[in-house]
Amino acid sequence: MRSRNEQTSRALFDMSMILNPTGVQGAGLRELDRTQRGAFANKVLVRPGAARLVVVSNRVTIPDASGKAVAGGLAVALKEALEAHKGLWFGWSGRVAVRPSTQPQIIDKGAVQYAVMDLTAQDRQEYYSGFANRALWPIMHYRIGLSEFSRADYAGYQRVNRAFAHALAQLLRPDDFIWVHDYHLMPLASELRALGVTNSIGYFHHIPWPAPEVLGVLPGCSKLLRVMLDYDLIGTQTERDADNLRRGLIEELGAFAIRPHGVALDGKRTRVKAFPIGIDYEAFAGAAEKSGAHRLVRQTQRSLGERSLIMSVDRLDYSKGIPERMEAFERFLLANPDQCGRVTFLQIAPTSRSEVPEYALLSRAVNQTLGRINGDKGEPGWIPIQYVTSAYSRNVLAGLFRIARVGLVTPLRDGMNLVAKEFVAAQNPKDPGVLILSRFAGVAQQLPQALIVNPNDKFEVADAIRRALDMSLEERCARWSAMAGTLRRWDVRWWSSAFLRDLRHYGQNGAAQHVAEPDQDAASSQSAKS
Ligand code: ADQ
Repeated sequence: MRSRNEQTSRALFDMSMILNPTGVQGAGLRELDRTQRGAFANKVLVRPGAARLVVVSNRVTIPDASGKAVAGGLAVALKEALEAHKGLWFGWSGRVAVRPSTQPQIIDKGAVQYAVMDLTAQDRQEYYSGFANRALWPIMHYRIGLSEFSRADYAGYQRVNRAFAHALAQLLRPDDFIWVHDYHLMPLASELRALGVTNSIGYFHHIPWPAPEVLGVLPGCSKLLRVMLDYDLIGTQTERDADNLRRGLIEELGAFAIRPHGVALDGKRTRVKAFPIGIDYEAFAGAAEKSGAHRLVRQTQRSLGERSLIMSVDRLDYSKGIPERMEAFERFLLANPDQCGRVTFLQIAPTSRSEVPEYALLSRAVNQTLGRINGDKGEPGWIPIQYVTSAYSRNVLAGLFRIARVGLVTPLRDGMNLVAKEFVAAQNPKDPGVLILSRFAGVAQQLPQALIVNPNDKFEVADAIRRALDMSLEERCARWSAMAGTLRRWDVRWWSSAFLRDLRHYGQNGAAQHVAEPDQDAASSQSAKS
C-alpha cells in the first residue's frame, strides 16, 4: 500500500508530456556499467510475474529525496505496475544540457530503476516543442490550420527517438516487456527493432487519433503510420481512435485487417485496441471527503456565500476550448439575467508549453475574453469569471470540485479528459453536482449520463448550464451514481493491468516482425490504395 502522502502528493500534471519536471540530481546517479549491456537477445515469452516491465515516456517522474512520488494519477498507476514487475522507467530527465546524453543516468529507488537522458537545446526545440507539439499535437486534435511542419523538426524528432532507442537497448534484458507512452515516441519501437530488439513492445496513445483524412495532411504521415506496425499492441483512449488508426494503416499503407483488433503488412502484425484510461477513484473521492478543512477550500466557500460555483480545470491549451467556454458562460448570463450575481465561474488554467507561439497567443486571447466579459457583466461585489493560473494539490482540487454545483468540461477535442472523471469522483453522493461534457472528449463515450454538449455551440452550452443549475436532487443523484459506478469499475488499475495483460497475450501470439501473412480469418482484407 502507498502512504496517504504519496497517494495525495500531486503537482500540475501535463499528462500529455507524461508527468511533471522533477529534479533528478542527488544520490544514486551512476554511469551505466558496460557489463549491463546485454541487449539484442532473442525474444523470450513473458511469464506473469517473471518478466520486467520497462516503461518509456517523454518525461520520467522520480520520487523525491523523501521517497514520495512527485506525481499525478498516471505516475501512481505506472509506479504500482513498475513495482510489481521490478521495473525500469526510461525517458527524458527534463534537463537541457550542452551535450546530449549517450548513456542514460541510472537512479535506483526501491524496487524501481529510473534511467534518464538529457537533451540539448536543439533536441528540445526540434523534438519536443517543434515536431511533437507544433506539428503532431494540433493534427491529432483536428487543428490542421495550427499544425506547423518543418523538416528540421521532424529530423530532430527522429534523432531523439533513435538516441533513446540506442540508450534503452543497452539496458534491455531478453524477457523485458516494454510499454511506450504517447506521441513523442511513436517511432521508438521501429528504432528498437532496427537494433535487433525482439521483446514485446506496446504503445499507449494518450491523445486522439484523427481520421485518416486529417492525419494525411501531415507531410510524411505514411512513415509515421508505418512505424506503428512495429508495436505488438497499440492502446487508444476510445474505439473511435482505434478505428481511425486501423483505417489509416489500411487506407494509407494497404495493410490487411485481421481479427481481432489488428492489421498486418509486410510480415508485421499489430493490434489496435481501446483502453480508456481511468483515475484512482477511491483516492480522489477520499481526498474530496476530507478536503473541507483546507484553507483554500474554506476561503472559496466563504467567498461564494449563496452563489453557485461553476468550475473548470485545464492546462492552458487551445484544445481545451477555454475562450469558447467563457463566451458560452457570457451567453448564459445574457440569456438568464436573473443569474447575474448568483453564479461564479472559476476557471483554473495553469500555463503550459509557453515556448510554443500558439500557446502565447492563446494566453492573450483568454485574457482579452475574460477582461471583456468581466468588464461588461461584472458588478461591484461580483466578478463573473475568476481565472487563476496556479497548480493546486489534489486535495485542493478535489475540495473545490466538491463545492461546485457544475463541472464544465468542454474541450474542443480531448483524448480522454481526467478532470471530468475527477469531478465525478469528488462529489458528495447525497448532493452531487452536475457534469457538463463535450461530446468531443473521449470520456463522453463512457459517461453518457453527463449533459453532453457541442462545445462550439455557445447557445447549447449556455442552455446546459441553466439545466444543470435547475436539476432536481433526484435527477442529479441518478446521473451521478451511474457515472460513479462506471469510473469505479474502469479505474486506473484496471487500465494498466488490462493493457499489460493484452501485451503479454499479443506479444506471445506473434511479435510484429514474426508474421509472414495476414490471418486467414481476416474479417475484411482490404487491398492497398497504393
Ligand atoms: P492532459 O491534456 O494534460 O492529458 P487531462 O486528462 O485533463 O489533460 O489531465 C490533466 C491532469 O492534470 C488532471 O489530472 C488534472 O487534475 C491535473 N491538473 C490540471 N490542472 C491542474 C492544476 N491547476 N493543478 C493541479 N492539477 C491540475 C493528456 C490528454 C488527455 C488524457 C490524459 C491521460 O490530453 O486527453 O486524458 O493525457 O491519458
